Amino acid sequence: MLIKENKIWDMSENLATPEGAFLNRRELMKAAGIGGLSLGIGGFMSSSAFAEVDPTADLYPAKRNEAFVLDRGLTPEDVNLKYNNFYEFGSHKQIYNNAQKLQTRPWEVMIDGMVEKPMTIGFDDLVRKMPLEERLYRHRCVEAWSMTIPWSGFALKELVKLANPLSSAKFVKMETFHDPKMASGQKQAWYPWAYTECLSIEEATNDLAFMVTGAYGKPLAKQFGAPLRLALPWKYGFKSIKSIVKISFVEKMPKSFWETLNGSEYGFWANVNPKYDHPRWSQATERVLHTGKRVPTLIYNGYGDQVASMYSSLKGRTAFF
Ligand SMILES: Nc1nc2c(c(=O)[nH]1)N[C@H]1C(S)=C(S)[C@@H](COP(=O)(O)O)O[C@H]1N2
Ligand SMILES: [Mo]
Repeated sequence: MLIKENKIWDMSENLATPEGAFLNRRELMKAAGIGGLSLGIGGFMSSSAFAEVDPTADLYPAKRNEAFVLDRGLTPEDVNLKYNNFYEFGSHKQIYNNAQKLQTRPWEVMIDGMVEKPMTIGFDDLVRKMPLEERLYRHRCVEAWSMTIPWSGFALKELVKLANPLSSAKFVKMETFHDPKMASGQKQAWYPWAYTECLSIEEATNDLAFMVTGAYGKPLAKQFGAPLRLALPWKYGFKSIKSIVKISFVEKMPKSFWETLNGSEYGFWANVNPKYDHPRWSQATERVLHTGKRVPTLIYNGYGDQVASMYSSLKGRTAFF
């Protein structure tokens, strides 16, 4: 059983509700015509992210979908903003500063492979075609830490619909940008850039698969993988690829970034399971960011009701590796 967290948690959850603070700020930003430099609501981010006017700022906060509830409080925004995995900007957690070099406009997403009509679409056009909503999600990194976050975005299945894949397409492969001049981590030539991830068509059209365009009621901060990243809350965090520039519908299961780097530690499915340890550490429990607590890890990270049936034909560890 997971224990209800203390009052600080409850407060942070209140702060994340779309009403009140965010709405006021949006109105203020509109009135000011520029970012919220002097507003000071978003802590240190108000000077960096909002110094540039985000052309999608008017879309946030998105209406929360109340179907997605958490068993614990939200991780405070300032904690999540300063503890990230984004190897393009360094192989450690404190990449938030370096990640501000990420140029998110213009941003185009190529959709190709086995689709009715391949296309390249500007991010700002894409996001305005999609039904945006807010979802509270858990996130479990394979490194045995976890967080919770109010993502904004749209169901991946909506994008699959837009792409109109052929029936022969079996997998959806996604790729991050590759630009070592902008992202110094990509100068580390031993990594198999660009970062790629992949899911089956069935997974991509599962209700839980979510394309993220915002967090905490605002456009996505750069360190979270702006302007477009994935969130697959039942899988280990590395499947949730950031800063996507290409989405390909393919017939054969491709190899991902981590699988290419170390196939004996990172497999294709990567579904969370406390029973199957990583070769170098236990997956039985997780350190919940900011709380100083360790809690038991749940199978499929607690989302089994929605996803377990997709893996009924896979036996034992194969469904999770
Ligand atoms: N392009 C890219 N996507 C990525 C990563 C990365 O290094 N590069 N790291 C992954 C890992 S291991 C995790 S845990 C999450 C971290 O997301 P967060 O920084 O928003 O918490 O992003 C995932 N997506
Ligand atoms: Mo991770």
